[in-house]
Amino acid sequence: MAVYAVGDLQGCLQPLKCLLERVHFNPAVDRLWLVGDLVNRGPESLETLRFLYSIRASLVCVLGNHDLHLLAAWHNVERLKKSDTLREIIDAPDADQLLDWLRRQKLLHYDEPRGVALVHAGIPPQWTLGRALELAAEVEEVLRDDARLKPYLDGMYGNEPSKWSKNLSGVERLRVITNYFTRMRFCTAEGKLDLKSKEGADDAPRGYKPWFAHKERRARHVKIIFGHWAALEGRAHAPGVVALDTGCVWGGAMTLYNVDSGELHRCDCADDGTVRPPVAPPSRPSSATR
Ligand SMILES: [Mn+2]
Repeated sequence: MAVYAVGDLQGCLQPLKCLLERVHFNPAVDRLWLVGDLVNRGPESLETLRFLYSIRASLVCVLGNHDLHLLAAWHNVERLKKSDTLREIIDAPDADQLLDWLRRQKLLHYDEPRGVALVHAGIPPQWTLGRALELAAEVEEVLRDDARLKPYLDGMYGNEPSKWSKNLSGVERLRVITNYFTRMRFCTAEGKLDLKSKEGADDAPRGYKPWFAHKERRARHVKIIFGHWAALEGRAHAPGVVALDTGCVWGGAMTLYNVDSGELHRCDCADDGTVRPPVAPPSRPSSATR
């Protein structure tokens, strides 16, 4: 049995299948961990969700900001923006089945025997792993609760409060927890978020650092596998963190990581999120014609 983690799919099904074939992934015995952002922007969001649903017993999945946006659009189609490619899912005959599965996924997964956590964006520096798991569970419970789901999704959008406080309650509390786990890139050592910048780690806004670069962050003893941040190009340059978003949907690559061996596999992508055919090696003139 092997355990793999894969970076943001964003509706790019071909590169995912290419990687699973390369490692001879067998859903009967192997496990696939997904860092979230399963859908949106890429060419095959609906087919990606259907494929994942078909192997759901073999998956561990945490939700990304695009997955939550899809759930919000399912409840209020007005949420869809021009750049979204989610309409095909909402209009599909099996939408309820797929989205009911999606809403039951986690914000944070911890594999205790391995000491490895899986999360879309990260764990902020001021939270221990235990605290993070408790707060993720607060949101996960709301996602599964018919009566509380829609008010949560309606109140989820926004960048404020920019910092956690245990005194927060209601929709503001759920919003800031969600923003840490699904949208965070830069923050201060105290966990004040800057949610505007999408630059690489070296271009932090003044006074901020990548969340994983704070030396005293309290979950630093846990290995954290995350996605969300394509500008890192898979390089976090910090101990104990594994960045898997390599921007397949933007013509980068999709990355698959063997959680136990650390081995990385990449599938290069075209800028439409399909598999980029390998470049033929330059033909050399034979010695006879040289
Ligand atoms: Mn994301």
